[in-house]
Amino acid sequence: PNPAEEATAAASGAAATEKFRSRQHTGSAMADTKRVDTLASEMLSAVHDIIRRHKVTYAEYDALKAWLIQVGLDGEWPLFLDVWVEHVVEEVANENRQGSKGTIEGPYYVPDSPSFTAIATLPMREDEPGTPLLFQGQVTSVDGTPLAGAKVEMWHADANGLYSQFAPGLPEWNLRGTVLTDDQGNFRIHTKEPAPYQIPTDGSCGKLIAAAGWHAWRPAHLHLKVSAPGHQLITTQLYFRGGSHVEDDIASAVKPELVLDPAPAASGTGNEVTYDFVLDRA
Ligand code: MBD
Ligand code: FE
Repeated sequence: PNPAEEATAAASGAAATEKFRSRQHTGSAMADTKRVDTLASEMLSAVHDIIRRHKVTYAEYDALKAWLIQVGLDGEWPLFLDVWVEHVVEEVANENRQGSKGTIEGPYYVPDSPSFTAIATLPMREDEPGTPLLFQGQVTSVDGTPLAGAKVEMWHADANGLYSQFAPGLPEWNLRGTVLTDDQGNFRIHTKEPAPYQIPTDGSCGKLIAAAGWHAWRPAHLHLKVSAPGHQLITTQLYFRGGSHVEDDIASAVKPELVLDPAPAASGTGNEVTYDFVLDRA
């Protein structure tokens, strides 16, 4: 491939940083002085404690300082935080939900993807690689009521593990779409199965992974946001049983309820799977 078209950590990081900044409605969470005092003080205390317990050296302190600076220069704060921190925020945020399980959003969501009625094929290239997948299901409320006109937003990597708008050379909305359910709450989405995702090895997060001797992989996954009037939006991801790294996701975002069992499609091409979403009332 043309080197100018090669996916780089810095380019996808810059795009993720820019997208986050443009969506972020700042400020109100910083207005509670007491809360900020508590959280910032305890975070610093945790750092101080680690330094004392492990007798952190000046060489290590300087390495950390250089690495933190580089994370920002690479635009990898969204990646770093979503891979290693977001799963606990999600756990706390959704601990009281009765409906379907959620998990982390990650750094590659883009709102306002092209919209379709209940039977849809995600935007994709004419020669889009990968196994065809029919993903279908029903959206209901916790009491079982079907939710007509619910919004099922889906986005995922392609068969090379790349996300449109964060890697070069892909159509703007490749493998991203918003599907509205029919009057019974049903949807059917045709797409191509994604590949596992590797954290870029040429950026700061990749350097940390290599330095710590970790692996850099997330299992193949579909991202979804499902919402309906009067109900809580759910952000989730679905995985493929038996796939690489389902058992050791670097982002700690797999839950047993989120693992799909696709079967060969009745149509004879590719696979199909049914997965229903249950939304909590707002
Ligand atoms: C991804 O595709 C992702 O979903 C997360 C959470 C982090 C990095 C890449
Ligand atoms: Fe992802």
